[in-house]
Amino acid sequence: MTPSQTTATSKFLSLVLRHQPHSAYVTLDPAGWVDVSALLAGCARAGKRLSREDLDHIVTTNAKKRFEFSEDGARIRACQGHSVEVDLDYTPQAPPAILYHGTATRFLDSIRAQGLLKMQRHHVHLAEDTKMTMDVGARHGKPVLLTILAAEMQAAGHIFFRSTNGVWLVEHVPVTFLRFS
Ligand code: HQG
Repeated sequence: MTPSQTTATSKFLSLVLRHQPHSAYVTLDPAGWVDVSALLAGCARAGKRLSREDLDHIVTTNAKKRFEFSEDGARIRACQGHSVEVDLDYTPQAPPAILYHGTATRFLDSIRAQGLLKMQRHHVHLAEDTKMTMDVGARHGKPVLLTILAAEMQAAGHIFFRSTNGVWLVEHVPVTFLRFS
């Protein structure tokens, strides 16, 4: 696969495994898993033929490690980012003192009023470092970085999860725990 084919196929897999499983004629189990053989057959039926080796390549080289195989390698799922109903069964974890969220300046008034909301996703997504957060914000407009007082939030009873690929997930960030830099 060329790099551009790999990216295009990875985007299609995100669509299938997070948002529209029917695009590849598959269904996800309650924890978001699908049999690799069913996925490959469904992708071929949808006109996006790929081999098991192609899939392995995408899973291991994906910059954000968006996908994971089950221990036996027979099933695959997206680690986070779903809009379809799934229970990823992550265990609550203590977050670091500070987490970050990249957003766009046009959302700031609304965020100051409501805090961070999960919108179409299952959770608000937070990052441990600022590396990717400006890129995430730039997808929506002029990027801006928000700081979250995560340890204080947890002490106040908010539950944090950490996805397999290192994204911190939380239901809502009330404005009192946000710092607008
Ligand atoms: C904003 C990428 C108005 C929020 C990234 C964001 C991430 C509000 C947008 C993952 C708001 C939702 C998720 C409020 C939040 N008023 N706007 N009260 N509260 N927002 O795409 O965090 O490439 O659902 O700031 O790395 O941008 O998909 O979330 O701008 O981890 O693997 O509403 O997507 O990962 O946008 O991105 P999104 P996100 P992947």
